[in-house]
Amino acid sequence: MVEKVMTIKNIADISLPKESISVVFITGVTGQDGSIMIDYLLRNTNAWIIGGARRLSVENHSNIKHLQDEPRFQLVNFDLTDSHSIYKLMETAKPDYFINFAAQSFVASSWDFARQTWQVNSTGVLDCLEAIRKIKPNGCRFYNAGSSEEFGNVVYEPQDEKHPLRPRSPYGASKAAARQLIKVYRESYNLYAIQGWLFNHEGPRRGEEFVTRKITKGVARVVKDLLINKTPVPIELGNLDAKRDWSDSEDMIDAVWRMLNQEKYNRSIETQPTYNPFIQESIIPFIHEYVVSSGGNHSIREFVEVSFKAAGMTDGYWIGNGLDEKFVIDRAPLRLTLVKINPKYYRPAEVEVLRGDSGLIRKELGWKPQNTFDQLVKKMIENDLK
Ligand code: NAP
Ligand code: G4F
Repeated sequence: MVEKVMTIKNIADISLPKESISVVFITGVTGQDGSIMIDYLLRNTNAWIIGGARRLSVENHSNIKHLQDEPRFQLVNFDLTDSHSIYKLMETAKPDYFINFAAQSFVASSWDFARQTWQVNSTGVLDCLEAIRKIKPNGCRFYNAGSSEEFGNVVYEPQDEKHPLRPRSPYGASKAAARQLIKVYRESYNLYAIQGWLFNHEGPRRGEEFVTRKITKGVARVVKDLLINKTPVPIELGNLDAKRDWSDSEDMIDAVWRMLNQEKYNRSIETQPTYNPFIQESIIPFIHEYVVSSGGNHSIREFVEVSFKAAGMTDGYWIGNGLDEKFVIDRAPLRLTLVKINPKYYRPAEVEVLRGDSGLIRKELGWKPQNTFDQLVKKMIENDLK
């Protein structure tokens, strides 16, 4: 059977609903979060959704291919580094929500492509803010994907909304800069523009270079090799000691939608009868930016162990230290290496420990995660074993 290719429109060809139904524009829809946001909105709202994706020579639509016959979804050519495309999109679609997930999102690459990282993650956000304030300042809510990487060289644990921004990578700096721009535009022009601090979140749609997916894909490959008595090629990793606060990406997307609709979810706002975000003189006192996280953390080493266990391999163990550390199993008469260190995966500067305090969003917006760390790893392993 020939697979249908997702139609990608030009911005000028966007079709809009005749009835007054919300229009949501989402960038970065070929990635993990953008694609999950579309599924979330299709399930939970009646909004029309426009997804922005870069034109590439080779199609990369695996995360959205299930949407090709979805009448409420349209895919358009869009590049965040082209301010004309942002303006054109705003003028044509005049969306009620602009959710920006597009980014150079891989921290390790941000040292190699520092300028491009800045152009997409910081200048791109500035261009979105300018386009919104000029074209639809009242009634287009803007969300930008902020990151726990902004906390960087952390001074206390768990990190909450008051933790200082101390980025350690060009990526972290670019997201911290975007946060400052959003604050300035919110306060200067009374825009509903916010940036949450999302801690690491993962799932089967996670890019394969991020450490969790690299591990779960690698574990699936190793398990299959062992089943056919083939000596597996080891998974190569960098810093095993770093700790991350990992959540399921499905849970995080729910938090984003709550942050964009705070008058609906925040009970203290709801009780203020005069509040209407579109006519209120100042919305600033009513909206907040929140930390979103599970509250627990695990090292990369633990993620390896839990992943092998989830794949049914319980007899692996660590030997050696530093660059010689290895995860091995005994298959008499051999000892097989399943994971080893490759120093090329170390970074010029590392964020050693991240753990978030999401108490505020739990209290004010009623958010809470539905999935545990073990469930997340199991889901990713099951997907990669398939
Ligand atoms: P992802 O899977 O890497 O997706 C990033 C998306 O951005 C891709 O669709 C990519 O398109 C698109 N993109 C990159 N440059 C672009 C450009 N110039 N114009 C238009 N689109 C562009 O990232 P994710 O995990 O979904 O994360 C979504 C957002 O949340 C990112 O901003 C990330 O920095 C932030 N964030 C993520 C996490 C996390 O743990 N996942 C945590 C905190 C913050 P291509 O497919 O064409 O490359
Ligand atoms: O999976 P990672 O590449 O994610 P990182 O750097 O934490 O960034 C992710 O989370 C951020 C939120 O805090 C997002 F803003 C960002 O967009 C992205 O989604 O690396 C996690 C840790 C790091 O400490 C890294 O040094 O894993 C360590 N690591 C060890 N070996 C490795 C590897 N990381 C990768 N990618 N590959 C390795 O082989």
